[in-house]
Amino acid sequence: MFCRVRGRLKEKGVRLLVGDLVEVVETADGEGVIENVFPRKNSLIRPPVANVDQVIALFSIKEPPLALFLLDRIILAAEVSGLEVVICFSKIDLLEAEDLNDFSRIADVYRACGYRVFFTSAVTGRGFPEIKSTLQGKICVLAGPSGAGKTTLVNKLKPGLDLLSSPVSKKSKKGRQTTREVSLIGLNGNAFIADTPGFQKLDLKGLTEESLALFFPEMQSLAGSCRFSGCLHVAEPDCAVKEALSRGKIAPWRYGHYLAFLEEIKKQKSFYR
Ligand SMILES: Nc1nc2c(ncn2[C@@H]2O[C@H](COP(=O)(O)OP(=O)(O)OP(=O)(O)O)[C@@H](O)[C@H]2O)c(=O)[nH]1
Ligand SMILES: [Mg+2]
Ligand SMILES: [Zn+2]
Repeated sequence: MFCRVRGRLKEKGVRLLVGDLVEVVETADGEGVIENVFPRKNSLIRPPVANVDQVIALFSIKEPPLALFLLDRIILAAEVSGLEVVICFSKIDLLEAEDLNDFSRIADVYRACGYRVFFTSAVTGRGFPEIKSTLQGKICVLAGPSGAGKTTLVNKLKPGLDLLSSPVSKKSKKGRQTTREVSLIGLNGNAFIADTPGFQKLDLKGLTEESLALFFPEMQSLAGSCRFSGCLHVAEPDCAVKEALSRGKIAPWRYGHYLAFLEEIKKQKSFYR
């Protein structure tokens, strides 16, 4: 139903988000007026969606190539917001059999951190039953780079929907920013999924240097074992995190991204001070 927002709400400065629960009164012409917005359980800034239960981080393993830095950022943002994350490695049909092991190892690292990881292909349908079952009864948001296949996934889940998707540029190997706005799509069985525009950046506002490691499950459990209680796990002596890293218990790229985020938080701090 097409709905307008009651002027009173606008005056109060209420800005509606996709995913908001609202009270609607139907008008004579079959349209509606939004009278009230119920309190939000949570809200994300990027993508802008309210009342989210789960983030689906969708990353293609090829075309565009797997972007682990952005994946770790999205996971971090979800952890900070207290949201469940499911990782979906898409376009698995493009992979040569001999490369599969590399990606299985990467998937295992994330599984060891407690995240569910699926391999999917919109071409063969692989992974779709698993995706469908994780969506049940939830509001889920797709997040990931442009061209990863977010819209294609939503179209597959709802045949006949036909949201616009377009091929990755052959030259730059990047997506074409096809999806321009967030839309929430209702599926069978009380499931909702939000298709969103792909993005490459996500800021880390609100995080502190001291809290960062708490959002990395593989570091969180170790932090209490470092010699110094305020250990940032960079160059301090007797650091349990660095020790786990040297024994191969923490993936080097995850630790590298931790250091990069730490630097970014430091810079932000001096910027806002
Ligand atoms: N081979 C293969 N191609 C896929 C798969 N999923 C999506 N694609 C293709 O990848 C291209 C980009 O897909 P989209 O669904 O538009 O990507 P998106 O993540 O929505 O991109 P933005 O809207 O720009 O953020 C399209 O040409 C799709 O047909 C897959 O599983 N396998
Ligand atoms: Mg899209
Ligand atoms: Zn430490």
